Amino acid sequence: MTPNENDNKSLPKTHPRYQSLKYRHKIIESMKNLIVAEAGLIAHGRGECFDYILGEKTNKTARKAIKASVAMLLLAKKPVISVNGNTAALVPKELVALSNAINTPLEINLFYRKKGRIEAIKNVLEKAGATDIRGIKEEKMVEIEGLDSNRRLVESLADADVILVPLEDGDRTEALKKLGKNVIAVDLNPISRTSLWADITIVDNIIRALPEMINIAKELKSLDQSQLAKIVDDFDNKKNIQYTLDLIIEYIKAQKEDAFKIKNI
Ligand code: PTJ
Repeated sequence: MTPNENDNKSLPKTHPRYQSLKYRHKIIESMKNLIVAEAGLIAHGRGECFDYILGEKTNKTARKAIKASVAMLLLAKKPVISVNGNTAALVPKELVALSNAINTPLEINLFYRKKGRIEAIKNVLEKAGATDIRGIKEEKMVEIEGLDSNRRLVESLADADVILVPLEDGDRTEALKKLGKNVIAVDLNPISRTSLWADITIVDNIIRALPEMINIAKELKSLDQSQLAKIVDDFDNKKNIQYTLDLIIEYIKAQKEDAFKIKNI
């Protein structure tokens, strides 16, 4: 067999950064299959960079935001999970599992509407078990106000009261907020426009955040409406983002001391 630099199978599992490389290759392969936009590669790299300075783990601030998000989604009357190329490539099964756990439809919503992409994403979601996928049929689409990008074309998102937006570009979150929607963002960049505009910002890698959301959904399902509302009311997004920035500062400071131990100097 000829070695192939982009082939997942040629990745040695013993490589110290195997997990990171595995997802990187998943994104590259998915770009070739039209699931991921070319710019999705750059977005992934930006995410990796933030993940690095967050210690590549789900921090306590992310856990708080996840709990508040699941409570908000369980309280919602018309929740929707927005799906873009990167999310579909990285966590298709988890998107379907979360959608089932909180009884929330998935809607494909793309920034780059290259021909064939919606179909490719639909296929990957169906393969992962999705049965109710919105955002596919042109005749069902409407335009939301205040947005010029392709993301303005929506189906259920138009009437939704709570929207989960993983890995977004900032202008849609702002537009959705101006339309009175509640927005939950998953974004590794704590100071992106999406993060700052969202009602709840989960600063974590979508790869870790979704499985944690599924677990928390099982826990919170037995709570009544007032208990769920208290979790949402007690959450302060601004403070939580500020604590996340403190965690980054602490992590960098610790690295300043510890990083060179790798060389024993
Ligand atoms: O599939 P499309 O056409 O809808 O396009 C999707 C992309 C991601 C290309 C588009 O939305 C875009 O250009 O996004 P941005 O403006 O690059 O923003 C993406 C944000 O997601 C950045 O703040 C990244 O840090 C963050 N991010 C990247 N990878 C992850 C992530 N956040 C959580 N988990 C990740 N794995």
